[in-house]
Amino acid sequence: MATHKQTLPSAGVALEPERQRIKPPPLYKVMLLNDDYTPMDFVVVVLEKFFRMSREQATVVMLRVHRHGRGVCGVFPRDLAATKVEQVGVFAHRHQHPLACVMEEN
Ligand code: TYC
Repeated sequence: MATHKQTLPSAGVALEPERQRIKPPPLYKVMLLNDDYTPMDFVVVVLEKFFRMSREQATVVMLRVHRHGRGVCGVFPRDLAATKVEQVGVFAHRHQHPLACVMEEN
């Protein structure tokens, strides 16, 4: 006589394909872009204030952006990345600097 165990797929087997189909949420790089006008000190303050970097880390990232044109400030889930981009944009605009901050899927 067939038992439940023999005729029905076990819970583990039934759930296996489901688990494989679920992708982790995408992450986004938040990047600063170089320009000719924003003071270096201001960029360092932005990296300290919005990305919780030390003065030393912030200086390394700022110089990377200055030399290479862009640089990664951090990698975040979409909503948090969008919030950082918005906060930096508002802060830069308030101080009348053209500093650009963008996000891109990692
Ligand atoms: N290039 C700017 C200058 O020479 C400094 C700067 C660095 C500006 C990084 C923007 O994201 C930036 N004052």
